Amino acid sequence: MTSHTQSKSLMSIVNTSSPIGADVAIIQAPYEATVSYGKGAAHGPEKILEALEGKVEFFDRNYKLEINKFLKIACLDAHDMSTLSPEQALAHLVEQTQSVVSSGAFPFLLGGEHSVTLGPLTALVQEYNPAEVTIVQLDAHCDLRENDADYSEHPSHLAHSCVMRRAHELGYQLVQVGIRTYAKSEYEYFSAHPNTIHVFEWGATTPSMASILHAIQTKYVYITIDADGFDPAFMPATGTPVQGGIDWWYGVELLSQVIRAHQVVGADIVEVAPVPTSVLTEYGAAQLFYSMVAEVFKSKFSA
Ligand SMILES: [Mn+2]
Repeated sequence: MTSHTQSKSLMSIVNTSSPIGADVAIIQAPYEATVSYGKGAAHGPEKILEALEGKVEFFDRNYKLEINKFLKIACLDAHDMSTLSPEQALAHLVEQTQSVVSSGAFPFLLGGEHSVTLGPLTALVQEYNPAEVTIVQLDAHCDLRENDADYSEHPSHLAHSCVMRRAHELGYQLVQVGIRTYAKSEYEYFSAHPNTIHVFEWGATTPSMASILHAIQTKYVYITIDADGFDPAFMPATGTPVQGGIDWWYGVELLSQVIRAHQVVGADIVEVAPVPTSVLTEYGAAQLFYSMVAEVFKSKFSA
């Protein structure tokens, strides 16, 4: 196209065009059909990708290396998802994840509302026994509703507030971190499944990191980060913000310890709903992406 396109490929953390032969492939999920409060999550992926193109420092200060020189990171083309029903959106993201996994790359999805997480989770059931995979979820909300009939005029069992209920029904283990609001039905659901759902609530005191790590009993882990899991001071641009969330460095350290202790099979960052007044959220998401990918693939550049 233009010389801009060429320089972009040199200057971005996204440095290869095909998922075939790539270490990581980004799946864009610009979808926000079922959001309940603030809009804008459909623009999350493009803004996070912008932040990955030269806003995030390529030099990783933990490893003292430019990580992107050791890893091949691809990004699948964006598809307009605005007209898709929740069922069509799910089918599209299942197919995208399957294409990444069959290429041998690590699937990393950028959303979009939290319902998009069900795409990779549904696809990964073909590769792993979900009972042997723990979903580590950073979130203000449990997302364990049966459907969104209590607040939506067009109830769906694929709404963003239901995604972890669907994941649990697929057979996954859940470790939920940063939780600080839930409905009665969600409380009843996680209380009824104490062996497969561990809820770590945030309040005046916060759980120890050791207790969270101890709750992850499986070898395999999938990480889903809802921007509202972090305190709104760090991730303000999100559809349903809640005060008093996870501290930035607590979250970064927890993620890094989870990745060191387990085999991560996929990840996502969702509910980034950019606003004109602050770039913190998309910049933070880009930083999380880069540091998580570095941790997952550190054998490529460190002993
Ligand atoms: Mn969520």
